[in-house]
Amino acid sequence: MKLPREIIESRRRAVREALNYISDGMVVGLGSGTTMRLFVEELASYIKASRISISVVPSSYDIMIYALGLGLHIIDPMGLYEIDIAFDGADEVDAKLNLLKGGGAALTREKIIDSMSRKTIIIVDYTKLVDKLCTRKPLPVEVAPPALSYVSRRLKEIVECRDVKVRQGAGKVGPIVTDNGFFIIDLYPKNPIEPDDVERVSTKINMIPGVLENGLFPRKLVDTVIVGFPDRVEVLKAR
Ligand code: A5P
Repeated sequence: MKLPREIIESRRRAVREALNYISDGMVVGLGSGTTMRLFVEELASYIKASRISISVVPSSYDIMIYALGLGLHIIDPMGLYEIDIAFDGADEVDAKLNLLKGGGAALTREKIIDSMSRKTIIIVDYTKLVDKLCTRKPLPVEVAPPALSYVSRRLKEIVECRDVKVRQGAGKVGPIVTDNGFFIIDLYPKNPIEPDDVERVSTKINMIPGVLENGLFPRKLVDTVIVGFPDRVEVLKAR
């Protein structure tokens, strides 16, 4: 889907602001998605122009291949127990800076990278701001294939739903298969999720056997949200 120019420019403005958090020698976690692709492009130019040395830890094959193509130095997270700083996008950001993620099905590895990082900076354009999560987008849940029906039923007990759908692939028949070999269930809640309820709902979902992770990122995972507008940038502090 082609994004309007105004949105791309708003995101690029936020991405450039985010580069101020980078310094020489850092190990940098990378989320996934179109905003992160912009970030990787700007980061690659910044590294060249300022002659600093940066290594990146990707959260998906997509962002890894993109970063490799731009000559960035990649580190696999398996050998690390901490990352200096992570940059990530989001599908929605609520009034208390909780996030909804997983529109690109990279939620589990993103949550791992964001949790491993000493600081997590979220980069979004202004259209991602909402009062409550799941206002516009469904809640993705990554599920082991044998548990598909069981998890679908249990999810409906936790969140009152309008619909529960198994996400289908593009360029592939049947469900999408994540980088972890799992499926994605998209949950459409009847009502958006109250900011003070995000952590509780997330914890409950993750306790269902067969669930790998879900797309609710409680604000405690976030340090700063940088929001790009057509004419300015706003920097919001979560802690
Ligand atoms: C990937 O699974 C997601 O969590 C992305 O971070 C999120 O969907 C934001 O993507 P865009 O930058 O493409 O909007």
